[in-house]
Amino acid sequence: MAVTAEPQEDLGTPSVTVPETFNVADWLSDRHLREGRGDRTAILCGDEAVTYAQVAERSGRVGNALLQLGVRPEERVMLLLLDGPAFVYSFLGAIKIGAVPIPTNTLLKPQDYRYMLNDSRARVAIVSEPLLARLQEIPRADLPHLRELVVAGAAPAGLRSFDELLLGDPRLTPASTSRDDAAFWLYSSGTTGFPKGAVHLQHDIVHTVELYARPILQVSERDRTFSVAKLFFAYGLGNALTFPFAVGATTILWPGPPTAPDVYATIERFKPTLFYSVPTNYGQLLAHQRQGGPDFDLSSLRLAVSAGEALPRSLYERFRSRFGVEILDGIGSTEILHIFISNRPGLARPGSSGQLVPGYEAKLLDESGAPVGEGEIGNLLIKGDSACAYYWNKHERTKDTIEGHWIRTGDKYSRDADGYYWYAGRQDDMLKVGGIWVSPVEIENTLLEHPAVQEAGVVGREDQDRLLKPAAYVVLKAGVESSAGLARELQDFVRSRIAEYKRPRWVEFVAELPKTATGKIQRYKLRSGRA
Ligand code: 3UK
Repeated sequence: MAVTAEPQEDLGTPSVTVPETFNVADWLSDRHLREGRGDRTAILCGDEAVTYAQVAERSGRVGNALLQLGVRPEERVMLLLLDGPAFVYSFLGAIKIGAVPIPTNTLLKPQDYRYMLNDSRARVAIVSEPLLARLQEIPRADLPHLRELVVAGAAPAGLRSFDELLLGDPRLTPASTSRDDAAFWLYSSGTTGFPKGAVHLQHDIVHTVELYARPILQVSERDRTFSVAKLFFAYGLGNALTFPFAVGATTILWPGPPTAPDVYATIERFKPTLFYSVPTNYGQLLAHQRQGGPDFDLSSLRLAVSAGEALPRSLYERFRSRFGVEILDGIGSTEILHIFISNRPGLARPGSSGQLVPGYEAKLLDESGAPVGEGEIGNLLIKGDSACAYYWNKHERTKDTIEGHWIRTGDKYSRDADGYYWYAGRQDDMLKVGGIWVSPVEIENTLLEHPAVQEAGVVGREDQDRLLKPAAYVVLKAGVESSAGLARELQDFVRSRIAEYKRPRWVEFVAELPKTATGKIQRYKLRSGRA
């Protein structure tokens, strides 16, 4: 299964060829055995070190065990897993048998998982023990498609443990999937209602590796990568699994929340060469100082990457002056799988998303569909072979987003004379909070469930690092008095019902909300403070 990626001199863009029969899990794991890299370290996680030979063997065992549980090609396997070796074995093992793993956000609530389990009709779910309660809270009768729940970690009596899956036969010939078969899905949140499952094909990962990771980041087998963005995000999946595994490098996995002390400790202990994070986390790292002694030692890093939301110039500059490390901002999406516009080492323009990654194409169009001029703001469309095929069960949303070879990002950008792209906001009202999608409508609907709330409007507001966080404007029911206590109560109310990171960081009480003649909230007026 030889993948070829050759720069075409005449066009200046690389062309990637993936064989017709292609299994991406074989490419990411067993290939290293055939090419003599079996003894190299693939994973470092706490005190555990795993070689490529062990990854190949254990993902084979998991694949065989899934077959025994009745999983057939194309059937979905939901992963609700913290970062660690079990994630890697499950993701690769499922793909090896032609099944379709769905890594899911570990920060959500039971109702979110119920939706994804039923929308995908996953037959098996593999869940980390600390997250098990979130699935167990869903009445089993509400999950008609789920047959097996497998627990990674200490499985309570009566539930199957992931360790049992690792007793499967290690010998597994990867399914002869086509390069255009579905390989995995990733759910992405929308403005209203439920998340959309973006269906990614066997060849998609190869394009992100050959167009971005190798040429721009120069990833090689000498690298050790550490990603603050978790494996369940498209960003983290590339950073910490598919990029290092494509080249036989080492990934450093940390299962816990990425608090500044833990991120610094992980860097100092494992000495990564490549570090990936999101702007909010860079802000938290910069706000944290060691209590006495020299500053944290980040000298192992040759490069740091930021994505998920725009990196403010000040964070780039403060990080470089404190640690001597350049942060490369780049924009990617779940739909396109990884970064398609990026700054280059040594050529970064802080505040911009950088230049187009060769192998991708970009269009900036006005509302009538005509190209905009230099420096003008337009809607960004991207063409590239890592883009998802469609959204599962969402035909209308698919048609709104994918136009033949082109995919609408929903982002507004301008391009300068040197081809650098400057982020100019969203076409919709979606917010990126700490690099994760948040829908203002979902927060508003949750606030409306509180007995004191008459109306609510939610918009993004900049915090001290100039990063957007949700702010709620609330009209109280007649006779209810506003107070700081009620504001806190509303924040707690939201975080108890929907994912914690969606809570409004500010609650302001207003007499009325700006509305259109048809009664729609005018969020742009709230954003500009013209409420
Ligand atoms: C926004 C950015 C400005 C933008 C992602 C790297 O974030 C990722 O995927 P998502 O599907 O969100 C995509 C949307 O997020 N965005 C991302 N990066 C930037 N805006 N500057 C940036 N650097 O609105 C985009 O449409 O969660 C990031 C790699 C893979 C990814 N999936």
